[in-house]
Amino acid sequence: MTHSEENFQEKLIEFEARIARGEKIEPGDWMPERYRKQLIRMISQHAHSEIVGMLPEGAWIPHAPNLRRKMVLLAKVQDEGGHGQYLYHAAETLGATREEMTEALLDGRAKYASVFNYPTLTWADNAAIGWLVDGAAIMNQTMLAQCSYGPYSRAMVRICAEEGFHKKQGQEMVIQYAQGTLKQQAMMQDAINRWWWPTLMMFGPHDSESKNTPELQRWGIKTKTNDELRQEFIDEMVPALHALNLTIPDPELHYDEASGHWISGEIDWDEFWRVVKGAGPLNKERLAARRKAHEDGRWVREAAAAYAANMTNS
Ligand code: BYC
Repeated sequence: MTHSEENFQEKLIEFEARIARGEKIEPGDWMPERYRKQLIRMISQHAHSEIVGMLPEGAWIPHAPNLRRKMVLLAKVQDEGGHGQYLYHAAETLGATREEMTEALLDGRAKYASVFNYPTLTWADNAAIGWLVDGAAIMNQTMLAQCSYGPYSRAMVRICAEEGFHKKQGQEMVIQYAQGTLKQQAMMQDAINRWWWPTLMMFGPHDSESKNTPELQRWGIKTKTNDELRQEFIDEMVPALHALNLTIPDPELHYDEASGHWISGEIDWDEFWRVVKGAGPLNKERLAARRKAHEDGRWVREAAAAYAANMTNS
């Protein structure tokens, strides 16, 4: 072993010991390059998901059924924009620039959560997104709030508090529509039918196919696997939806007495990978909307840069 390899091994042992002791790794600290790269990948994808995730619900702001619903939805969509900002900042602490991350999203290289490539066809879709999609996101993010990287973990604590409100406003709507008029009940059931499977896909591929999980677990970024979190979500949501007389669009779904778990049928993984690779129902529209927003905001960035340059010179 060369001297530099020995030096790397020593640093790696100390780094992993810090994680094992539950210490947070902070921006200036030594870290293996793979740790830094994995975090930039995950945090930037997460930030993009929040920003693209504003679009499906944002489309319904002008069509909210009353002022209260409009105020709640406005607040929620604004929160998602704020989450994107915290997360881009967290990724910047690792050396990624905002420009690189934005470019990767806009030219289609970066991933973002597959679920946001599905359309919101009725008002009840906002209810389903709030309870199912935000509910799934919270499960994942409560785990990430414990992660070993300080800035990501702290961003998650704040984000989870806001996601709690998002989930509750969705749950409140689902309960109301499931117990409402026959038309509302049918609209709610239709939304659950369309959002159930895309929500299960949010947790990512099965553990056996999840190439990143072993490294992320080794370094305390993920403390649970994709399948573990998905199972927690199914176990929580199935009885809650059944209690409202809503059905789940999975003929194979059944309760297993021995394990105490609800067992789901198989996810359509071909559909999942199609959506992840850019061929989902609305991938093109989502990216076109982001590109337009970026262009529309160009004058703000230029004015801010000119102001900053002026302040430095004066
Ligand atoms: N969609 O090895 P794996 C929100 C990719 S938004 C697209 O298991 P990992 C909200 C994965 O990136 C919250 N791609 O990966 C906003 C990888 O490809 P690369 C979003 C997916 O990282 C508005 C490949 O598949 N949350 O709350 O171990 C309104 C193999 O996967 C997906 C986050 O972003 C997917 N669903 O696990 C409402 C949380 N799944 O990158 C709500 C942060 C997998 O190697 N991210 N892929 O090319 C994570 O926790 C993890 O990255 C994942 C995937 C669980 C998503």
